[in-house]
Amino acid sequence: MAILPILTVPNPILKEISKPVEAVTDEIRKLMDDMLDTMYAAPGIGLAAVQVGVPINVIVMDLAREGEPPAPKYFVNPEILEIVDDLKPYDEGCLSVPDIYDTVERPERVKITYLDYNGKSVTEWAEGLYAVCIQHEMDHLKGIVFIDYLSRLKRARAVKKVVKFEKFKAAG
Ligand code: K1U
Ligand code: ZN
Repeated sequence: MAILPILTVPNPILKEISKPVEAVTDEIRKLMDDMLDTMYAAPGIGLAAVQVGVPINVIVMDLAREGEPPAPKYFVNPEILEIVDDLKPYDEGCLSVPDIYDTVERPERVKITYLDYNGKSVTEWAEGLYAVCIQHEMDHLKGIVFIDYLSRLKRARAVKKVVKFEKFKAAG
């Protein structure tokens, strides 16, 4: 298990379109294990492989609340099959845009299909925070970061703040 560096905006890799995975191999499982460790360490509730510099269709997530046992979820080649059009606002954050939170409106329910940790096909409805998080993570697979939904001014301010913060961190 390893904690991987998380890419932050404006790293161009975050704009890449992730590629489908051919099979859920031990190598993919190792990546998912490392991504989960990285997500827990951050801490966060979701992570897409492209955020650790690997542009393939892999996501990990854990929506367990404090005090609840861990509930890791693994998504390989996720697809949205149906969308319930009612939009719901949520104050989103992103580990690639640290310390910036803003409201994004997304469909409140989505039906998804994906391969799990063992390569088994799963189809289910996601709602609430699960729906928000899976749509946010699937956006990463398309090269979209949540600040892309904000005004140009807010986006520019967010990127500037992250660049400044990352320079400050690098200076030690
Ligand atoms: O970078 C990411 O994609 C992860 C992101 C997921 C997400 C959060 C909120 C709405 C949509 C998607 C995060 O995990 S940001 C950090 C965060 O939300 C959090 C951190 C610690 C405890 C609880 C939440
Ligand atoms: Zn994100």
